[in-house]
Amino acid sequence: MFKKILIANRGEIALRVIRTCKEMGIKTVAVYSQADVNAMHVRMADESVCIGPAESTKSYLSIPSIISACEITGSEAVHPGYGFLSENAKFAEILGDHEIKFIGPSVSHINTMGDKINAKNKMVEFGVPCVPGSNGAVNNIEDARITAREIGFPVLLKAAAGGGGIGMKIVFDDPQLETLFFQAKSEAKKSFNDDTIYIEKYLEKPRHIEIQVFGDGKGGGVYLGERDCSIQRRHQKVLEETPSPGVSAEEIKEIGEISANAISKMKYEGAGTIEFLYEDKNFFFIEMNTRLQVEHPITEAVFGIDLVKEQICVASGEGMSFSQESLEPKGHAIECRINAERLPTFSPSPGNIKEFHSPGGIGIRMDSAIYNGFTVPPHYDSLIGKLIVHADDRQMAVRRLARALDELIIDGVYTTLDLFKEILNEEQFKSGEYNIHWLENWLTDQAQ
Ligand code: MV4
Repeated sequence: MFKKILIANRGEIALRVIRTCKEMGIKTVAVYSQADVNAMHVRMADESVCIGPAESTKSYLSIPSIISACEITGSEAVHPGYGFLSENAKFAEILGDHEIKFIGPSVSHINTMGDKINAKNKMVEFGVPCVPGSNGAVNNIEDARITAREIGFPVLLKAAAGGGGIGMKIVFDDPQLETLFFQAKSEAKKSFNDDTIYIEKYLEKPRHIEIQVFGDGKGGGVYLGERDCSIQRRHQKVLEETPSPGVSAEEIKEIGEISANAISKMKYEGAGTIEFLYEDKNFFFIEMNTRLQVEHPITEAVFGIDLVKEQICVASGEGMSFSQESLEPKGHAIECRINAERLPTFSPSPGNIKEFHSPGGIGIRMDSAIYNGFTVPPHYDSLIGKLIVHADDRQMAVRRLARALDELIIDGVYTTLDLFKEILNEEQFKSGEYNIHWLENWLTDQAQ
């Protein structure tokens, strides 16, 4: 087992990883920017290294600075958290060159899944159902037209290097295609320096269901249920829950086994997420994430598994502590992402936390790195905490969440807390009948 791990991240996820390391008897090294001198992850780690100025490109994204911090502290492995360098194949490769273990999948798996066309081809190879569309890149407008007519409008133009919706264009009919095709290309070129575009049938009212997978890197692979991440705004998830109120356990078993099989066949190592759109009782693969995700705690709650511990065990060569047969989900879990943002515009609201009181009691988990007197810096994303509740069933989880939200106090900065109290009172949330557009439509209605 590793003796010392460096956490190449900040905020609640850095703290999350440090907690597991401590429980495993592993020493921790925090890295921090000049804006994070007083951050909780720095206080909680055994050692810390300042890696640069506030700007993340010069600190949390600076590969040379992080490699130096590893060398100085004698760290044997790096946990990247989510965001920042977590899906950066170059970073994983350079760590490998320095004989430092990247806690995550191989460079080649990161590369494959980073290109959405390659990812889709891999999934097709392993029998994972995908959205109907072009076979790979669409290189010119003539091919685009032929493919679009074949699959039928509406279609969606996507960037191969994309994800997160950048460069995506919905095309409703033939006359729109040419303009949007070249717009998609130029946006993709600008954002990713890669203008490769592919086409899919546009699904109009899907849910976003993701399967948590885990591989031992030697041909063993399992799935740990699903997460319904449909409640989102502008591609930012707001609330996630498991199990999904809109998909049956039998359907999850089927797509879960298909997903676990794919992970096994490709000898995937560590935690991953296979993302699907779900519409009219069918699953369609869209992307795979090769990292631990923000919303992983709801999976941990229902399966009673520490995913970070399993990541570290697999990375160190000890292997996973559980098998598919040993897994049994229990109850229902919901996560609320609490952002320092001002409603109704969701504009960032950094500043000094004057008061913070975390809810407690049975079935409550608060993952946060803020504290009384902490100043939320303006340089990073606005997530300041995640409230996770777990209960025997969905109705009880919703009640527990309402209770916990009432207990949670954050003063000094604006937060998205009140939004959750309102969502919980909505019939479509209570009935579970929502899709990826529900929250944005609801917010628009509220503004009228
Ligand atoms: C789609 C889609 C509908 N049809 N693909 C958005 C970002 C990227 N991860 C994939 N996305 C979508 N792909 C087809 N063929 C709708 C979306 C989409 C979406 C997906 C998941 C969660 C939220 C979303 C919000 C808008 C659009």
